[in-house]
Amino acid sequence: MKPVNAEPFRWRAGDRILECGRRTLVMGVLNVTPDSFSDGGRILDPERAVAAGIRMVADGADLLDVGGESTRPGAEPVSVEEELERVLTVVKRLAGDVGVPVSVDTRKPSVAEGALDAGATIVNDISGGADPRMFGVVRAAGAGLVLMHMRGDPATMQEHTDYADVVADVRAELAARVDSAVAAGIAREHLCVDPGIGFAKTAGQNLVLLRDIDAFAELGLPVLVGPSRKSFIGRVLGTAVDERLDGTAAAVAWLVARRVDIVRVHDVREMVRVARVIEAIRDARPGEEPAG
Ligand code: HH2
Repeated sequence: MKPVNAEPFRWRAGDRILECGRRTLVMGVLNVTPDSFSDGGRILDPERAVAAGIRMVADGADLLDVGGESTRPGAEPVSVEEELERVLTVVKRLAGDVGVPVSVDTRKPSVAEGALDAGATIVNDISGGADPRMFGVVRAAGAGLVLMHMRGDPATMQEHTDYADVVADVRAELAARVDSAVAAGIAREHLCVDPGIGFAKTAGQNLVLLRDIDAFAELGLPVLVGPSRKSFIGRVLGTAVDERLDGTAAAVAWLVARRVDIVRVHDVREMVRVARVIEAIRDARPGEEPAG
Protein backbone atom coordinates (compact mmCIF):
# COMPACT_ATOMS: atom_id res chain seq x y z
CA MET A 1 0.00 0.00 0.00
CA LYS A 2 1.39 3.38 -0.95
CA PRO A 3 0.52 5.74 1.91
CA VAL A 4 -1.56 8.79 1.06
CA ASN A 5 -0.15 11.86 2.85
CA ALA A 6 1.73 9.67 5.32
CA GLU A 7 3.48 12.72 6.84
CA PRO A 8 1.26 14.46 9.43
CA PHE A 9 0.50 18.06 8.49
CA ARG A 10 -1.88 20.85 9.32
CA TRP A 11 -4.84 22.38 7.53
CA ARG A 12 -5.50 25.95 8.65
CA ALA A 13 -9.09 27.14 8.80
CA GLY A 14 -9.57 30.52 10.48
CA ASP A 15 -8.64 30.10 14.14
CA ARG A 16 -8.80 26.31 13.78
CA ILE A 17 -6.01 23.89 12.89
CA LEU A 18 -6.91 20.41 11.71
CA GLU A 19 -4.28 17.72 12.22
CA CYS A 20 -4.16 15.56 9.10
CA GLY A 21 -2.19 12.43 8.36
CA ARG A 22 -2.52 10.47 11.64
CA ARG A 23 -6.12 9.32 11.39
CA THR A 24 -8.92 10.03 8.95
CA LEU A 25 -11.13 12.93 9.99
CA VAL A 26 -14.89 12.45 9.59
CA MET A 27 -16.93 15.34 8.20
CA GLY A 28 -20.65 15.05 8.96
CA VAL A 29 -23.07 16.20 6.24
CA LEU A 30 -25.93 18.47 7.29
CA ASN A 31 -28.09 19.30 4.30
CA VAL A 32 -30.62 21.99 5.24
CA THR A 33 -32.47 21.51 1.95
CA PRO A 34 -35.82 20.16 0.77
CA ASP A 35 -34.29 18.18 -2.09
CA SER A 36 -30.80 16.76 -1.43
CA PHE A 37 -30.36 13.42 -3.10
CA SER A 38 -30.23 11.26 0.00
CA ASP A 39 -31.44 13.30 2.96
CA GLY A 40 -33.42 16.17 1.45
CA GLY A 41 -36.22 17.55 3.61
CA ARG A 42 -35.25 15.54 6.66
CA ILE A 43 -33.62 18.43 8.52
CA LEU A 44 -34.98 21.59 6.88
CA ASP A 45 -36.11 22.90 10.26
CA PRO A 46 -33.11 24.74 11.81
CA GLU A 47 -33.76 23.31 15.29
CA ARG A 48 -33.66 19.76 13.91
CA ALA A 49 -30.55 20.56 11.89
CA VAL A 50 -28.76 21.89 14.98
CA ALA A 51 -29.83 18.83 16.98
CA ALA A 52 -28.58 16.55 14.17
CA GLY A 53 -25.23 18.39 14.15
CA ILE A 54 -24.85 18.08 17.93
CA ARG A 55 -25.58 14.36 17.64
CA MET A 56 -22.99 13.94 14.88
CA VAL A 57 -20.32 15.52 17.08
CA ALA A 58 -21.31 13.24 19.97
CA ASP A 59 -20.95 10.35 17.50
CA GLY A 60 -17.40 11.42 16.68
CA ALA A 61 -17.58 13.91 13.80
CA ASP A 62 -14.41 16.00 13.53
CA LEU A 63 -16.09 18.71 11.49
CA LEU A 64 -19.57 19.53 10.18
CA ASP A 65 -20.51 20.60 6.64
CA VAL A 66 -23.69 22.69 6.44
CA GLY A 67 -25.28 23.04 2.99
CA GLY A 68 -28.35 24.96 1.80
CA GLU A 69 -28.30 24.00 -1.88
CA SER A 70 -28.76 20.55 -3.36
CA THR A 71 -26.28 19.74 -6.11
CA ARG A 72 -28.31 16.80 -7.37
CA PRO A 73 -28.90 17.07 -11.16
CA GLY A 74 -32.35 18.62 -11.61
CA ALA A 75 -32.46 20.24 -8.16
CA GLU A 76 -34.25 23.60 -7.98
CA PRO A 77 -31.89 26.61 -8.12
CA VAL A 78 -31.75 28.53 -4.84
CA SER A 79 -31.37 32.32 -4.47
CA VAL A 80 -28.62 33.80 -2.27
CA GLU A 81 -31.28 35.00 0.19
CA GLU A 82 -32.93 31.59 0.45
CA GLU A 83 -29.61 29.77 0.82
CA LEU A 84 -28.49 32.22 3.51
CA GLU A 85 -31.75 31.82 5.37
CA ARG A 86 -31.34 28.05 5.35
CA VAL A 87 -27.76 27.95 6.61
CA LEU A 88 -27.12 31.02 8.78
CA THR A 89 -29.01 30.09 11.94
CA VAL A 90 -27.66 26.56 11.80
CA VAL A 91 -24.05 27.67 11.27
CA LYS A 92 -24.27 30.29 14.02
CA ARG A 93 -25.70 27.87 16.58
CA LEU A 94 -23.34 25.03 15.73
CA ALA A 95 -20.23 27.21 15.55
CA GLY A 96 -21.07 28.47 19.04
CA ASP A 97 -22.08 25.13 20.55
CA VAL A 98 -20.28 22.11 19.18
CA GLY A 99 -16.55 22.76 19.43
CA VAL A 100 -15.63 21.32 16.03
CA PRO A 101 -14.98 23.42 12.91
CA VAL A 102 -18.06 24.17 10.82
CA SER A 103 -17.84 24.36 7.06
CA VAL A 104 -20.36 25.81 4.62
CA ASP A 105 -21.06 23.88 1.43
CA THR A 106 -21.71 26.61 -1.12
CA ARG A 107 -20.69 27.90 -4.55
CA LYS A 108 -21.89 31.44 -3.78
CA PRO A 109 -19.38 33.97 -2.39
CA SER A 110 -22.13 35.95 -0.60
CA VAL A 111 -23.36 32.83 1.17
CA ALA A 112 -19.79 31.91 2.10
CA GLU A 113 -19.19 35.42 3.46
CA GLY A 114 -22.37 35.33 5.57
CA ALA A 115 -21.55 31.88 6.94
CA LEU A 116 -17.94 32.85 7.76
CA ASP A 117 -19.26 35.93 9.62
CA ALA A 118 -21.61 33.60 11.51
CA GLY A 119 -18.72 31.42 12.71
CA ALA A 120 -17.95 28.92 9.94
CA THR A 121 -14.20 28.56 9.34
CA ILE A 122 -14.20 26.46 6.13
CA VAL A 123 -15.78 26.96 2.71
CA ASN A 124 -16.53 23.73 0.84
CA ASP A 125 -16.93 24.87 -2.76
CA ILE A 126 -18.01 22.09 -5.11
CA SER A 127 -17.27 24.35 -8.09
CA GLY A 128 -13.60 24.70 -7.04
CA GLY A 129 -13.87 28.51 -6.89
CA ALA A 130 -15.65 28.99 -10.23
CA ASP A 131 -16.97 32.40 -9.11
CA PRO A 132 -13.82 34.55 -9.01
CA ARG A 133 -15.07 36.46 -5.93
CA MET A 134 -14.92 33.30 -3.83
CA PHE A 135 -11.15 33.39 -3.38
CA GLY A 136 -11.29 37.00 -2.08
CA VAL A 137 -13.95 36.06 0.50
CA VAL A 138 -11.92 33.08 1.73
CA ARG A 139 -8.65 35.02 1.82
CA ALA A 140 -10.19 37.94 3.76
CA ALA A 141 -11.50 35.56 6.44
CA GLY A 142 -8.34 33.44 6.60
CA ALA A 143 -10.69 30.47 6.16
CA GLY A 144 -9.99 26.94 4.98
CA LEU A 145 -11.13 26.10 1.46
CA VAL A 146 -12.09 22.74 -0.05
CA LEU A 147 -11.51 22.82 -3.80
CA MET A 148 -13.64 20.07 -5.31
CA HIS A 149 -13.34 18.92 -8.91
CA MET A 150 -16.36 19.31 -11.16
CA ARG A 151 -16.94 20.24 -14.78
CA GLY A 152 -19.82 22.46 -15.86
CA ASP A 153 -22.46 22.84 -13.16
CA PRO A 154 -24.74 20.32 -11.46
CA ALA A 155 -27.35 20.65 -14.24
CA THR A 156 -24.85 19.93 -17.05
CA MET A 157 -22.01 18.03 -15.39
CA GLN A 158 -22.96 14.59 -16.68
CA GLU A 159 -22.45 15.89 -20.25
CA HIS A 160 -18.76 16.40 -19.40
CA THR A 161 -17.48 12.93 -18.63
CA ASP A 162 -15.02 12.76 -21.51
CA TYR A 163 -11.56 12.13 -20.01
CA ALA A 164 -8.42 10.82 -21.73
CA ASP A 165 -7.23 9.49 -18.35
CA VAL A 166 -9.69 10.26 -15.58
CA VAL A 167 -7.16 10.26 -12.73
CA ALA A 168 -4.52 12.34 -14.54
CA ASP A 169 -7.12 14.76 -15.96
CA VAL A 170 -8.98 15.33 -12.67
CA ARG A 171 -5.68 15.80 -10.83
CA ALA A 172 -4.42 18.30 -13.44
CA GLU A 173 -7.70 20.24 -13.38
CA LEU A 174 -7.59 20.34 -9.57
CA ALA A 175 -3.95 21.48 -9.64
CA ALA A 176 -5.01 24.38 -11.88
CA ARG A 177 -7.68 25.39 -9.32
CA VAL A 178 -5.05 25.22 -6.56
CA ASP A 179 -2.76 27.47 -8.62
CA SER A 180 -5.61 29.98 -9.14
CA ALA A 181 -6.39 30.04 -5.41
CA VAL A 182 -2.73 30.58 -4.55
CA ALA A 183 -2.44 33.30 -7.22
CA ALA A 184 -5.44 35.00 -5.57
CA GLY A 185 -3.52 35.14 -2.29
CA ILE A 186 -4.73 32.05 -0.41
CA ALA A 187 -1.84 30.25 1.30
CA ARG A 188 -1.53 26.56 0.44
CA GLU A 189 -1.89 25.61 4.11
CA HIS A 190 -5.52 26.78 3.89
CA LEU A 191 -6.36 24.47 0.97
CA CYS A 192 -7.78 20.96 0.71
CA VAL A 193 -8.59 19.03 -2.50
CA ASP A 194 -11.41 16.64 -3.42
CA PRO A 195 -11.74 14.62 -6.67
CA GLY A 196 -15.54 15.17 -6.62
CA ILE A 197 -17.03 11.68 -6.60
CA GLY A 198 -20.23 11.79 -8.69
CA PHE A 199 -19.59 15.21 -10.23
CA ALA A 200 -19.03 14.98 -14.01
CA LYS A 201 -18.03 11.32 -13.70
CA THR A 202 -19.57 8.01 -14.70
CA ALA A 203 -19.90 5.21 -12.14
CA GLY A 204 -16.85 3.50 -13.66
CA GLN A 205 -14.81 6.71 -13.50
CA ASN A 206 -15.76 7.17 -9.82
CA LEU A 207 -14.49 3.66 -9.10
CA VAL A 208 -11.17 4.33 -10.85
CA LEU A 209 -10.74 7.61 -8.93
CA LEU A 210 -11.34 5.75 -5.66
CA ARG A 211 -8.98 2.95 -6.66
CA ASP A 212 -6.22 5.46 -7.48
CA ILE A 213 -6.94 7.92 -4.69
CA ASP A 214 -3.23 7.88 -3.73
CA ALA A 215 -2.54 9.93 -6.86
CA PHE A 216 -4.23 12.96 -5.27
CA ALA A 217 -1.84 13.04 -2.31
CA GLU A 218 0.81 14.10 -4.83
CA LEU A 219 -0.79 17.56 -4.82
CA GLY A 220 0.69 17.92 -1.31
CA LEU A 221 -2.58 19.02 0.32
CA PRO A 222 -5.15 17.31 2.54
CA VAL A 223 -7.42 15.04 0.47
CA LEU A 224 -11.16 14.92 1.18
CA VAL A 225 -13.49 12.36 -0.44
CA GLY A 226 -17.30 12.20 -0.40
CA PRO A 227 -18.49 8.67 -1.32
CA SER A 228 -21.52 8.67 0.99
CA ARG A 229 -24.65 7.00 -0.44
CA LYS A 230 -23.60 7.95 -3.98
CA SER A 231 -24.90 6.38 -7.15
CA PHE A 232 -21.74 4.37 -7.94
CA ILE A 233 -22.69 2.28 -4.90
CA GLY A 234 -26.19 1.88 -6.31
CA ARG A 235 -24.69 0.75 -9.62
CA VAL A 236 -22.47 -1.88 -7.97
CA LEU A 237 -25.06 -3.24 -5.54
CA GLY A 238 -28.31 -2.38 -7.33
CA THR A 239 -29.56 -0.60 -4.22
CA ALA A 240 -31.66 2.57 -3.81
CA VAL A 241 -30.24 5.63 -2.06
CA ASP A 242 -31.65 4.66 1.35
CA GLU A 243 -29.96 1.23 1.15
CA ARG A 244 -26.35 2.26 0.71
CA LEU A 245 -25.04 2.22 4.27
CA ASP A 246 -22.98 -0.95 3.82
CA GLY A 247 -21.72 0.16 0.41
CA THR A 248 -20.70 3.50 1.94
CA ALA A 249 -18.94 1.64 4.75
CA ALA A 250 -16.97 -0.37 2.18
CA ALA A 251 -15.86 2.78 0.36
CA VAL A 252 -14.93 4.50 3.64
CA ALA A 253 -12.95 1.43 4.74
CA TRP A 254 -10.99 1.51 1.48
CA LEU A 255 -10.30 5.25 1.82
CA VAL A 256 -9.19 4.95 5.45
CA ALA A 257 -6.89 2.05 4.56
CA ARG A 258 -5.36 4.35 1.93
CA ARG A 259 -4.90 7.10 4.57
CA VAL A 260 -7.25 9.63 3.02
CA ASP A 261 -7.32 12.70 5.27
CA ILE A 262 -11.07 13.43 5.45
CA VAL A 263 -14.23 11.53 4.49
CA ARG A 264 -17.53 13.41 4.06
CA VAL A 265 -20.41 11.19 5.23
CA HIS A 266 -24.06 11.28 6.29
CA ASP A 267 -23.89 8.29 8.68
CA VAL A 268 -21.35 9.61 11.15
CA ARG A 269 -21.76 7.09 13.95
CA GLU A 270 -21.27 4.08 11.68
CA MET A 271 -18.45 5.59 9.60
CA VAL A 272 -16.45 6.72 12.66
CA ARG A 273 -16.53 3.09 13.83
CA VAL A 274 -15.49 1.83 10.41
CA ALA A 275 -12.59 4.29 10.38
CA ARG A 276 -11.35 3.39 13.86
CA VAL A 277 -11.39 -0.37 13.18
CA ILE A 278 -9.65 -0.04 9.82
CA GLU A 279 -7.00 2.22 11.40
CA ALA A 280 -6.48 -0.33 14.19
CA ILE A 281 -5.90 -3.07 11.60
CA ARG A 282 -3.75 -0.89 9.34
CA ASP A 283 -1.51 0.29 12.19
CA ALA A 284 -1.38 -2.98 14.19
CA ARG A 285 2.07 -3.98 15.52
CA PRO A 286 3.15 -7.34 16.93
CA GLY A 287 3.17 -7.19 20.74
CA GLU A 288 0.83 -4.18 20.99
CA GLU A 289 -2.80 -4.32 22.18
CA PRO A 290 -5.53 -1.79 21.26
CA ALA A 291 -6.19 0.85 23.97
CA GLY A 292 -9.79 -0.39 24.48
N1 HH2 B 1 -20.86 15.77 -2.49
C1 HH2 B 1 -22.05 16.40 -2.36
C2 HH2 B 1 -22.12 17.72 -1.88
N2 HH2 B 1 -21.00 18.37 -1.50
N3 HH2 B 1 -18.66 18.42 -1.21
C3 HH2 B 1 -17.48 17.82 -1.32
N4 HH2 B 1 -16.35 18.47 -0.96
N5 HH2 B 1 -17.35 16.53 -1.81
C4 HH2 B 1 -18.44 15.82 -2.20
O1 HH2 B 1 -18.26 14.66 -2.67
C5 HH2 B 1 -19.73 16.43 -2.10
C6 HH2 B 1 -19.80 17.76 -1.59
C7 HH2 B 1 -23.30 15.70 -2.77
O2 HH2 B 1 -23.83 14.99 -1.70
P1 HH2 B 1 -25.02 15.50 -0.75
O3 HH2 B 1 -24.59 16.69 0.04
O4 HH2 B 1 -25.51 14.39 0.07
O5 HH2 B 1 -26.20 15.86 -1.74
P2 HH2 B 1 -26.80 17.22 -2.32
O6 HH2 B 1 -25.75 17.90 -3.10
O7 HH2 B 1 -27.95 16.74 -3.16
O8 HH2 B 1 -27.24 18.07 -1.16
